Amino acid sequence: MSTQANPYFSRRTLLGTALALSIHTPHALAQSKQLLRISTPAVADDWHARMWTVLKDKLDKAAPGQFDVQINLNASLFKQGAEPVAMARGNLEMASISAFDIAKIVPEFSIFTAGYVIRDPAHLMKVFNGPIGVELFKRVSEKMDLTMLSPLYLGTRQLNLREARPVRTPADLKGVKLRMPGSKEWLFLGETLGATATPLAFGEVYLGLKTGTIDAQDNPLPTVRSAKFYEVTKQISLTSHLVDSLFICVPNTLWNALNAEQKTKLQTAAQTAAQYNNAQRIKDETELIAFLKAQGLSITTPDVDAFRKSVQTAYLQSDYAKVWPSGLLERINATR
Ligand code: KDO
Repeated sequence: MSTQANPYFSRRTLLGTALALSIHTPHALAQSKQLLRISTPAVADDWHARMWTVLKDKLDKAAPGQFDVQINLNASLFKQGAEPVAMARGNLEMASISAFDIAKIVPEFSIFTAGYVIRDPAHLMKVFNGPIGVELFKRVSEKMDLTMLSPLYLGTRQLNLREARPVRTPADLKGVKLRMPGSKEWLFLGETLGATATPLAFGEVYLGLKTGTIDAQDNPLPTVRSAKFYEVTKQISLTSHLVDSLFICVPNTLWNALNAEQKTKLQTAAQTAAQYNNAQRIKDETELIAFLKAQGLSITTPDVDAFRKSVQTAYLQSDYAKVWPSGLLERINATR
């Protein structure tokens, strides 16, 4: 395999040498800070954008002068989903990537892109902070050259429609142009909901809803608020189809070049940021229904069992499920 075609491995040695020089050498450490460029598509007002400032403050206090944290929001540095390749190429030092990004390279991770697998935020954190997380993060490290520092709760994804309509079962979404992020794993999720999934970058969703090039989008309620999707939509259908996650990570080369104290400080800062995001987001999800109603949206509850049945059946019959390690679904279900 050509090294050029596989950015996950091509820059490993070069980047490792550069990092070893800048971090292992006490002299260099005194002179240069470890650059930590962060890229996210999140808007400034969303909790998983604000959490980066929490990480930066924590790290600046714990390790003064050692890290140069640079936060880039709104996909201004790299487009959504391009972060893993940017990290592999040595152009980015930190990101929060999704299970969908990971599943492209580590197919078994697609179990977390499937609707109605993770039950709630507590279940999510238990799964990823326990033995399942350890095993799968090892695979991610081997195949993507990334070290996972902390999982975080992105929120529970709900259906958000431009025009109000009765939504009881997936059949009611027939022909609805549902925007999903642009990968086949995301599009599959959209299709399992009964809609016609159409790819669009996060930054274009507001305009797409406003002009009618799409009929609907799905995101957690805190994002509906922070990205102001409520201004251009009329209904939320509480499908709760995906308890969604992100994973704060850094390239292995960067991680391996840090000393033990720096590793602890960086991981603690990432975990603190994730906890901040999770707490705010969980609180928001309970309070935002009232806010969205006040904005004039109708909030409806579909037959969630019908959605669950249809989505789970579609996944279990798909090629995705064929590569899920045997027993993993049962272990996830048994995690309490
Ligand atoms: C989105 O594009 O709908 C999504 O919610 C997908 C997530 O994986 C993540 O990229 C998120 O957008 C961005 O961080 C913006 O909130």
